[in-house]
Amino acid sequence: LFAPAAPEFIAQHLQHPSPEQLELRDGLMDHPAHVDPKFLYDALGSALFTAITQLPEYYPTRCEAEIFQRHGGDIARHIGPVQSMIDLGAGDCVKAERLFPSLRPRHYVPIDISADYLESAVRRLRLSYPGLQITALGQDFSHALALPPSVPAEQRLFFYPGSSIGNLSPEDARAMLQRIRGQCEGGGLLVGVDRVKSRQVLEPAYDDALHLTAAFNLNLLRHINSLLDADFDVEDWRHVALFNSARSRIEMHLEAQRAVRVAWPGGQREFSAGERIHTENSYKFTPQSFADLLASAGYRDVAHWSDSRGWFSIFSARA
Ligand code: AVI
Repeated sequence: LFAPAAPEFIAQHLQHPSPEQLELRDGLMDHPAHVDPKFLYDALGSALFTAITQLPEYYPTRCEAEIFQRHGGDIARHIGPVQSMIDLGAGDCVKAERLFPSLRPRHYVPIDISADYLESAVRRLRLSYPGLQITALGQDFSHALALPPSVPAEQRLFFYPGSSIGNLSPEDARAMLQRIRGQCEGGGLLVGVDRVKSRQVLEPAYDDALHLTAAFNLNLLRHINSLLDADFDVEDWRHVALFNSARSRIEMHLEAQRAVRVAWPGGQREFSAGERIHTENSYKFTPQSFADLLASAGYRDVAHWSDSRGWFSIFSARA
């Protein structure tokens, strides 16, 4: 399936592994093995995620859209004037675009780790909104958030929808919220969070009948193959999604269906049948637990809105 890597690539990789390669190798060698969920989003992974958001089982995207539709006016009033809208994990930019009429930003700053995917979305936006200044940043904002000086410091709104904050550990989520706050003094944050609910609703959302989420999870192995020149065979693994109620999170894993050995330049790992690689957590919140998290990160003037079933919430807070 994969062309063998060029000898120069392998030599380079062995002598000077990139931080990304080191992170992947360390995670794969750990017990239990784990991979950061940001690696789910190569071009195909991003396209699969977009498809997942259209599945009947995957309610968060529709719930969030319902909240913006029903409460958009109140939300915009709570936020106040917006100079620049910074969209964290923008993907296809569609969610932010729906808010342009009510928030009317002058400057739009979409940020996404999947730069190719972002580029095509931004090409479309430039045609539709010729008066909007757009600065697209293809970067991983999970450890550092650096905005170019062209983004005015006043009236920044950080937009973090889709409950992507739930993919971070509670400590990392707090650190991320603090980092955002450090970048938007006097500005605000608009963030979507998924709520705790029954396992009967949560688990099918992450293990759908069309197996798109399984494909999304398994595609991670192909992405690792290309980043690390590893030799994962997708056929050896199966998708597992379960709600861990004690930790209030959906967990995704890849489980070895038989004993497998996986190799990459300079290393290898043996997995026994049934052994798992932990690939994602998706934390679920109560309105109180998320309000507490915002308060612990120093936000004030917190407001929140929910969909009619109380499955999802949008929080607006001032930095
Ligand atoms: C992007 N993130 C909020 C999604 C979630 O629900 O945690 C990623 C996802 N994983 C499986 N399905 C969707």
